[in-house]
Amino acid sequence: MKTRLLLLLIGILLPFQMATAASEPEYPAEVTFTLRTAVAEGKLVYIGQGGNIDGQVNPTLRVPENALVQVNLINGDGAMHDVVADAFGARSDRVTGRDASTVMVFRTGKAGEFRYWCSVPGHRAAGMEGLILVGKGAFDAGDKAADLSHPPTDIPPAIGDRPPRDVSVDLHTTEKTGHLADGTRYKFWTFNDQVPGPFLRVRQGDRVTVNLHNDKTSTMVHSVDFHAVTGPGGGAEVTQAAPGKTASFRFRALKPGLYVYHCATPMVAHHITNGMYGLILVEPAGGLAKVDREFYVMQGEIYTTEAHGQHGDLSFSLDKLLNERPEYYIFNGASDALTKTHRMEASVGETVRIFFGVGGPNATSSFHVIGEMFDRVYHEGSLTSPPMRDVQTTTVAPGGATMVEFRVDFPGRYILVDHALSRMERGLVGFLHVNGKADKDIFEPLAP
Ligand SMILES: [Cu+2]
Repeated sequence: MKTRLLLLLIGILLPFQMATAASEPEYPAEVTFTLRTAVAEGKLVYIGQGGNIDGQVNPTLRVPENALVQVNLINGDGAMHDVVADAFGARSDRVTGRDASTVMVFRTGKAGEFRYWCSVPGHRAAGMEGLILVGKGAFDAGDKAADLSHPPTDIPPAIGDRPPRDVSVDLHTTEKTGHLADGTRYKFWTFNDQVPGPFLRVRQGDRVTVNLHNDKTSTMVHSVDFHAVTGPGGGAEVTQAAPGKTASFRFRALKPGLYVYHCATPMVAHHITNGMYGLILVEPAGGLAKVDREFYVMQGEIYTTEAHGQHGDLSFSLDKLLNERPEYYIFNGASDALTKTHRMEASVGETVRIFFGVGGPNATSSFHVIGEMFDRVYHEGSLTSPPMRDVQTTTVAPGGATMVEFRVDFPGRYILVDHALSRMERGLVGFLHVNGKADKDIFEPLAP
């Protein structure tokens, strides 16, 4: 009996001691962070104070294995807050009142990714959440992922008033790992290395030659279906190109309008969700009215096995695709494409035109710009029907597009959203920065 107890003890203690000896700590065994609560960009957040997290919003706390971690919490905004990390059974007191402070202490175990957040009802959803990465350099590879997001200002010049002619379009399909959101990478499938693919611009009556080249490094067959094409599969029947192969066809652009194009190789929804969509504008005879600014924005969904917000290399989930349960919603290929990577800008008095399309593959968008009304909406991308005027929110179907125009009259940051606003929490947001002089007659904050 005694021997068995001794053996049991050795069995428990020995691996523990060996593990301690094998992993020489490269960090101090005790780590302290200070977080200050704040309101930033309309959200509740923690802001790092001091050290290598100074000034960062909801900083990622990188800590070694088996370390003692202390998190000081300072109340910076006066509302009630706390900080908890359920994975470690750790929780601070709740603090109310500006500059009140408290502490959360816990010991880390094995390497992994965990979360901290505020447990006051609603605060986590309002933005008070961050990561605790345990182990050296955990998952930081995602930070260096390639940027595949399409700049919203990358649009060919207007066709204007010219007769129809022959034009050609070259599409090159690729499969590339790129940045999806902070600290995450995803294997996209693209037209011309960008999501969405290039904005194509032709005139009604043009004869368009399409050359689709599938990169030799591809693992899949790819193709293209233009909604602007009258013909079998919109071109998809004759463009199924194996890796390294090129397929071509020619079509007459019969109908003006703003049209989606996408890969149409089975399973089509899989090729679309991975990034294979774009817009082609067929300008009517005489061209479009002149505007000061044009932007190209497309909405898509990403279905990952990992929950939204988890860092690292994310993998595609067929199950979630078939159940239409995306983890990410994106404008122009990444969660931060239109808020951090690219800047959309206009000046007071200018007219803005947005070519907006939904790649999808599944979600209908309720496209809206917070703080603006659309002066004109060319609903369903129809350029031959009279536009709707003075519209707040417009519905855009998957595989559909719309053209909206509005004059910007007041400076500030206007926010592009799908007004199904839960999707904003999953990455669907863009900024339009308007510069210029404020006209008090239009908008004026009043002193309390
Ligand atoms: Cu494809």
